[in-house]
Parts: sequence; structure tokens; C-alpha cells
Amino acid sequence: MRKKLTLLLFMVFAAIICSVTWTPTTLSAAPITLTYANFPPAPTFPCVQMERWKKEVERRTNGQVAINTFPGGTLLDAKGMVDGVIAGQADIGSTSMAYQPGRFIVTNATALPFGFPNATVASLTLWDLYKKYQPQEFSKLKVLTMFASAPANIYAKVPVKNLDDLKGLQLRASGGVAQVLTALGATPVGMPQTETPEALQKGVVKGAASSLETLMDFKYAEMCKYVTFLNGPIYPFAVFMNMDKWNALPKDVQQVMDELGTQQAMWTGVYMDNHVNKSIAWSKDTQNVQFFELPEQEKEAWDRMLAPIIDEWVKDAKAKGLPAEEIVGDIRAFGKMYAGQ
Ligand code: DTR
Repeated sequence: MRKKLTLLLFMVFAAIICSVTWTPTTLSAAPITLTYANFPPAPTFPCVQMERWKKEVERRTNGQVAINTFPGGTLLDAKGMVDGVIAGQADIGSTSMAYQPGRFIVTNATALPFGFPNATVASLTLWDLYKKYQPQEFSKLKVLTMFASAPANIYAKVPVKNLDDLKGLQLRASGGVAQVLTALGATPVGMPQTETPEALQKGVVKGAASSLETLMDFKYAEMCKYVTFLNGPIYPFAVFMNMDKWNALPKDVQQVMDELGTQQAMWTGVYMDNHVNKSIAWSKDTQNVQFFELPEQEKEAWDRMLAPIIDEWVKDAKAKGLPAEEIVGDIRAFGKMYAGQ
């Protein structure tokens, strides 16, 4: 009887020991779960790049990390994104820096009228610029990557063939694109991309200036039948992570994310450029949208009107103590290098 009792006691003891020692092993094998907030609808390019990044991180960390994505402003909206991630409302977030022009002066310089040929060149230029200057406005965040939309062009319910057509025309735009439209005599109206479909429907704006994948992704081609090529500014975007969350990640996971920085910038640029081409073809073939190239002389006149914008930026940025000429010089040089010139 005593023997049996001892055996029983031993078994209970062993079970307790085992359960205590098993628990931590089970916990440490559990995946790290991170939330990733984004503002526009799921099918649009900022969210497509988010899903691709999620898939790559999960694959490259062998399931050690799981990312839960929140498109469409379901966790944070465009303007609340940066502060929301700093405060830890989401672990990761993405927004366009053009929505807060005064806050991101260095990186928003890429939204000046440099005439980038496409989103790939602009994205790699922007990412290099960030890495070189590491602006202090990002000091509370770990920046994971940056990318740009394709150059903005004008689409409207009416044809725009010259400066007279543009005079006073209300077009939705923000950031560098809005500045360009003002210089050309149009009337830019600032609002997030997500509010534009309704504004177009109600006639609050007659059109917009943005990258042309939006003709298809937001179905603007159903209302705006005229596109004028402007090869205007890009919108710069950033993807960033809460600093405490970053610091708590294992080194090998940090390495995977660091390696993805440049690759993701490139991937997104290429995706964007291909998607713009698809959208143009779809708009022509199924929506009867007309595309208009400015005659050389007209284009030159427009470019001359835009030249002072960069000079103004240099003056302002210099007054704020930034190495403004060097920044502009770098954007031009990086852009040329990535364009293969
Ligand atoms: N054109 C800028 C940025 C932008 C371009 N495509 C999309 C798609 C979804 C959100 C933003 C953007 C803008 O209009 O805000």
C-alpha cells in the first residue's frame, strides 16, 4: 500500500514537473503576431504591396511570424497612421507622406516636379534618399521600406489641351501634385483618394491628378473620359513599425525585414508600373477614354511654369537648416542612375 502511494505521489509530482517545463517550450514555438494597418481599399496598390510583404515575411521566417493585415482604414486611417503606429495602435502601418507635407520635408522633396519616368525609378530613389539622410522625423519609428506611386497625370470629365482649359479647373490633388496644379492655374482640391469617387460623382471636382492605375482600381474611367499626360510628381509612401515592437523582435526576424527593404521598394515600383499599363489599356478598350499628349511647345511652356517650385523648396528647406541643394542634387542623381542614364 505504501509502495503504491509513493508511486502515485511520484507520478503526480512528475506530471507537475512536466507540465511546468512543457509550457515555456510550447509558448516559445508560438508565432509572433503583428498587425499591419493600411488606409485604402484592399485591391489598390498600397494594399497589394502589403499582402506581398506579409507573404514574404511569413515565408522567409518559416512561420515564426504571422502578420494580420487591416486594409481600408479598418484599424487606422491615412492621417492617423504615423501617430497611431508610434502609439502602438497598430504594429506596422503605411501611408503617403504627401498627406502631411510639413512633417516629412526631406522625403516629400521627391514629390517636387522632377519628371521621374516611372514608379520603379521613383521608389528606389526615395528609398536611397531616406537611407542617406535618415530624417529625424522618423526617429520614433523603424522604417521598413518606402515606395512611390507612378507619376501623376490629369484625368477629367472635360478635355484639357492647354493652359486655358486648365484655368480654374477643380481637380482633386494633394502634396506636390497640388502645387504643380496651382502653378499651372488649376484649382486643386485636397482630399484623400478614398473620398474622390463621391466628389467626382457629386461634381465637387471635375477630375483629378494622380497615377493612372486609379482609372481602373477606383473606376474613375467610368466618369473621367479625358486624360492629359503631364508626367507630374509622384506620391511618396512609407511603411514603418512601432519601435518597441521592432526592438522586441528576434535578430533573425529583423534581418529578414531589413533585407526586404530594397526588394519591396523595387517590387512595388514594378507592380505599379505594370498595373498602370493595364489600367490604360482597360480604360481605352472598355471605357473609351481618350489620351492626350501635349504638343512639344505646350509641354515646354508648362515645364517653364513649374521650374520655380524646386527653387522655392530649396529656399524654404535651407531656411529650416536642411542641406536642400544636396537633397535636390541627390534626387536627380539617384533618379538618373536608376533610369540607366
Ligand atoms: N495619388 C495619390 C497616391 C495614390 C496613388 N494610387 C493610390 C491608390 C490608393 C491610395 C493612394 C494612391 C493619392 O491620390 O493619394
